[in-house]
Amino acid sequence: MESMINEKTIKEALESKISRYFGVRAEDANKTQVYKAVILTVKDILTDKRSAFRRVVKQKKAKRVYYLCMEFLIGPSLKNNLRNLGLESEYAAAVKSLGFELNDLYEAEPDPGLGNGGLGRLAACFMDSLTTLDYPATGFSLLYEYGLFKQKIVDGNQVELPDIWMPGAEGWFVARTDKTFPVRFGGKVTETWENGHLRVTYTDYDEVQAVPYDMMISGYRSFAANNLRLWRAQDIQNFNMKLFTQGQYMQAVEQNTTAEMLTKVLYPADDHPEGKILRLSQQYFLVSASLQNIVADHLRQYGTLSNFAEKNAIHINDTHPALCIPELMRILMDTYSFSWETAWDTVVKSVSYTNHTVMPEALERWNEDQFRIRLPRIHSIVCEINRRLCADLWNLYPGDWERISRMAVVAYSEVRMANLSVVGSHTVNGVSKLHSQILKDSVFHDFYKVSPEKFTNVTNGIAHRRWLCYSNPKLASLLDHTIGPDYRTNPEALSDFKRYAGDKYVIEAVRDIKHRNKESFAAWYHRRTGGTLDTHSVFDVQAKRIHEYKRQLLNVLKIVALYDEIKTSPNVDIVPQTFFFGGKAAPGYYMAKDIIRLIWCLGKEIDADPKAREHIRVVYLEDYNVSMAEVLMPATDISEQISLAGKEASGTGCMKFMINGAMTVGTLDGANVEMADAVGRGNIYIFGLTAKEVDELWRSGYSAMNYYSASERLKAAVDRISAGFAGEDFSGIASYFLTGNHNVADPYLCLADFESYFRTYGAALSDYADREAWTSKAICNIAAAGYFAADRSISEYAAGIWHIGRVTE
Ligand code: 26Q
Repeated sequence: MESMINEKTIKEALESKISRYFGVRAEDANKTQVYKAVILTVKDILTDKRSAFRRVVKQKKAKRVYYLCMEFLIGPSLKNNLRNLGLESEYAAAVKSLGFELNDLYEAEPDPGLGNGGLGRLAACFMDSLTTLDYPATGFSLLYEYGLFKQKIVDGNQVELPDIWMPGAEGWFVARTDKTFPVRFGGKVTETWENGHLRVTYTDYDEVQAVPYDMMISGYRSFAANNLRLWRAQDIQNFNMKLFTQGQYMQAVEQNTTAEMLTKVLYPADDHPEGKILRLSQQYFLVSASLQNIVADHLRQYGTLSNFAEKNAIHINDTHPALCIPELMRILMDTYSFSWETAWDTVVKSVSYTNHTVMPEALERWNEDQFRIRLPRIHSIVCEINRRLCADLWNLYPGDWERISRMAVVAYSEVRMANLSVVGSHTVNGVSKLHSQILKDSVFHDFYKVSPEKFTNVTNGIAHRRWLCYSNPKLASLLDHTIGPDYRTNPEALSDFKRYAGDKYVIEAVRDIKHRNKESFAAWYHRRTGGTLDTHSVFDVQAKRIHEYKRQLLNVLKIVALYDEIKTSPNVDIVPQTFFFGGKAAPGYYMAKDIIRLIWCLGKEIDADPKAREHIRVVYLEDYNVSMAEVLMPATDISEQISLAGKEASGTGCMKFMINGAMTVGTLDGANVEMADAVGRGNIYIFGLTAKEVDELWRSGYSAMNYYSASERLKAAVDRISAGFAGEDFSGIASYFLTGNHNVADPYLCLADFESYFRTYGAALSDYADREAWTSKAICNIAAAGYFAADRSISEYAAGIWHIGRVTE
């Protein structure tokens, strides 16, 4: 089909869209109009592909997977779609004939930030691989009117601005107002027995309409085209019917607004889930609309729900959509008269769950009273799930109340979403080997003992086409010329590149590409900020959400120690380095905001120091997002992955840096462990305590002060922070290290890992001086990165968890 598409047909299609939608002649169209027309035509191409794919999926009665996630951090789509479809050069020519550059359209495209970080980006990468591998898949999420806030740094302080992404990107979506579903909140539930059957009646509820907005997802040269369906809350009924006709005009509007608040904004925290009722409502809204949709589609094709679990895999990405479990129970029992037992069997056979965190404070819990009032029917189902669970556990562990109350879904007036997710799904996976082991050993140990077969691992992966082929075209082209283009669909073939680790010409080429990517980044930075960068300095990058456990502070200690060295030794001879930080802090996370201020002020002080600034610079990259990552990763020399061992579930940024030939300085945490295995210890800089050693250190009693006293360098660095930078006071951070502000001193063991980190970073830096050896290691990293492709992760999910097959012509 695509073969019929060429520069000429594209140009004609663009002209027709421009005249039809904007009422101007093609030669008079402005950039925005051309951009919008391009989107319209790409959508047409995808629509045709999608209907062909759907036809075959239906005809083959293929099993489908539904991926539910509160976040899809899709980023810009145009380049990805054109390249996946193999139509970039045709479009470039057609756009040029209208007087514009395709690259300018790319640059102008907004970056929909419908996610916080790793979890949301993973969902987006997975849709790409699912489609490329021809699996029938649908992503479900919410159409937030405002995505994650835009970050401004004003005198070191993070300021949050609304992310108005819709004008510019909403063109990718098709509103299916014909396919809405009602979602009900509040009200009263009465249960009556009629002829031996329980009849549930639900009255006095508030109803909100879920309107689907669909975005088609392309795969790389795939037969498949899949759908990402985002629900938007609309209150048509209340608005039009009752109040409006009675002349209560403003009340009608107000009520309408309350319902529409549901999908107004993405919660900007990815750590401490706040027990906010609006968030719970968002979760139920996603789950209820999606499940009604899945059930209706299934019934339309099969006319029965008896084969539901055989034909549908429902995946919950973290516990946020865990209400899937009671909601599917509700639909099966209340609407389709399933017995509890048959409904439960169907639910557990359909649902699988991925956990993304081990931090106890990040596990979602809801106040039971609030839960009951907002979702009365769901509450009663959750209580019954809990009653049956506890009865089974009582048989297994008679008298062991402590264990049973740990495992309960409802206890101490709280609903525990993680326990609900484990009991209601057939498979639970972690996102790296280490993380999955920790789940079995601690977080879910009780459940693991009861059902060990339920627990498994799928190490995360990234969309390597986006993160290597499209964002680093120079490296991709070198790979095409050396190992051939097979790696684009078979990422493990990157291992062939290792043969070139000793090849002088290839080493020189890789080195040159890195340098040119640094120049591109510097140009981008200049356009963005007006500032300049030294592209001959080492680009050392830590880009991720700001979190204590990710230890931006450990990085700061290192930089302060280097700064100290420069100031105190008269003739320092160190490689020039630029330390980049990027990342947002949750608006209510004051410590994280203080960390940003510290980094920013340290940068300011160094810039004002004529001696220091010759050697080092600290740059805070404002508003780190997907599009920035796409220019930053290819330009990075050193990737900082320095979380406290046992805390980062996986990390995926680490993989994006690696595949772009950066060297990792990291702890044995999350996916770093597997990266070290894949690339070999000689090609990665590992330091610090292991997860096991961390546990032991806590058990034996950790004294931050001992580390402080034992290391001159560390002591000086902490004291230097205490003295402040650029006229600002940071003594609070120094006491955070030494005495603890709220509870424990140095809760993420920065001081314990400092010496090891400083030494290891120093080793990396001196290796950098031998550029040939360094670049050869970079080649080994690129060659070993194939395992960390989402194609591999998705193949594992498909075969081991979802049991779905590819659908081809
Ligand atoms: C929950 C309730 C209320 C408000 C917000 C939330 C919430 C939102 C987002 C909780 C957590 C998140 C996001 C978590 C996340 O991004 N985790 C990361 O997932 C990646 C993909 O698996 C891993 O690589 C990272 O290690 C993990 O931190």
